[in-house]
Amino acid sequence: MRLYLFEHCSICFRVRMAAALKRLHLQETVVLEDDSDTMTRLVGKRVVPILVKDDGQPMLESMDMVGYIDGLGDPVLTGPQRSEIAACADTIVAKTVPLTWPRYPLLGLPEFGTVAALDHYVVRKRKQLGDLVELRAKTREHIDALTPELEKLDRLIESPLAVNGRLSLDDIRVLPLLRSAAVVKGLRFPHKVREYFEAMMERIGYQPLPAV
Ligand SMILES: N[C@@H](CCC(=O)N[C@@H](CS)C(=O)NCC(=O)O)C(=O)O
Repeated sequence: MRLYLFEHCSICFRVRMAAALKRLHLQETVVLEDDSDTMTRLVGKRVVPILVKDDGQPMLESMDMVGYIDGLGDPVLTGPQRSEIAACADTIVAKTVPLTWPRYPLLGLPEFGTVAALDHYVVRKRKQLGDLVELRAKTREHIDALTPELEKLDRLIESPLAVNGRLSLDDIRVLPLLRSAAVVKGLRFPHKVREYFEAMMERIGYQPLPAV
């Protein structure tokens, strides 16, 4: 199986996390940000993650990929899900974007490995969110908007090794968002969120991304 991804992409990290929890090796290809051709050749549009199964068939939806991987052998994501976690994750994504998108191009990630790829990202994101330098200059304001949501999550976490006490799809919803949020240097995770982030990243054998 081969996963096509961007290193900074939290949706791609869902699939990597599921594979790591299963101790299953995924071959990985990091696509250059401006390499729309590779994505289009595989699935007819510009999108990652793409999981190409051993039979050559590509899969498109991250949660389908997670389900497929978890279904190989004994499943591990068998715990209960809570709608409050999914709702909290949705709010965290929305409040994280103005902090993380302007930082990803500063991290030296492989998808930005050429000047053209880096500029392709900056131009696209500027159209969607505005000037990335101006956004970074408003870091404090955006951290203040995100912090209450992380505190809400803190109150919902039941164990450092599973957000609902037993591993479930909610962990797949939450951990990748925290990995993204952790690129923001001035952001402090509340106590239980930090414990959960550190324990889960260690469990799946991933180092956090650099923080700037
Ligand atoms: N529903 C899809 C969403 C995938 C998605 O939004 N991927 C983003 C990741 S950055 C993407 O490819 N955006 C288009 C782009 O970067 O041009 C899934 O869960 O797999």
